[in-house]
Amino acid sequence: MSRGKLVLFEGLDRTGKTTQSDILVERLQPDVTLIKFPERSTEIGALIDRYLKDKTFELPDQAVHLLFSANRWEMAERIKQLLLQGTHVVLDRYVYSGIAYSAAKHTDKMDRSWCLQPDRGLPRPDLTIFLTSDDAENELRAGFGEERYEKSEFQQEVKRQFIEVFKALEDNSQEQNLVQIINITGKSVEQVANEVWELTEPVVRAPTDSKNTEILY
Ligand code: 2DT
Ligand code: MG
Repeated sequence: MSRGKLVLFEGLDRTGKTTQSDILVERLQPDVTLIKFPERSTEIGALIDRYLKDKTFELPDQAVHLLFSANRWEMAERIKQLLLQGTHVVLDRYVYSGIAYSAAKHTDKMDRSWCLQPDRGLPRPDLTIFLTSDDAENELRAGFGEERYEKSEFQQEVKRQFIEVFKALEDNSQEQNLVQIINITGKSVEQVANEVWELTEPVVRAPTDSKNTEILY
């Protein structure tokens, strides 16, 4: 039996990551599990949830960064087990959100390379799909502004950080097509879902490459 594939959706808030993850999970049934980060149901996840919802709950930005990473490490063994038993795992956010949101806070003392360090050794996605948009239309979606980070200037800086992360990843990687960018501007949910499937289907069908299983940047 070949191992399952790890497929990651990354992007700014309200670009449809959750909708697209749900659609992809339906298409990959029955051997598939969805994991969303932050995983708010764990002990560390509960602290993160409180930090995101309660803007009076202050923590040093470095500590917050390490909590998000620790939350991934809490789930790492489960992700590996699922993949080894032949189950595909779809992730809604992961290490690249960790880098982009933290580096957007402090481009100097918490630069992208500082941010990556605690995630080194986590399972590496077989495919990362970055959902982006040209404009601020995502702000208009319901609920925007309720949680920490949901501010348009901050989102612009996060977007800049994501673009830099993926550029570096493309330059450093020996393999092609690990990261795919979908611009959702003007597209329907179905159109984006079809593009996602065109990118994902060959990856899930491909034979498993046992090398290079740890996170890259
Ligand atoms: P959701 O709105 O998707 O629940 O995310 N975030 C997320 C970080 O700052 N670092 C991370 O490592 C991860 C995974 C992005 C809640 C917010 O958490 C941010 C938005
Ligand atoms: Mg959000």
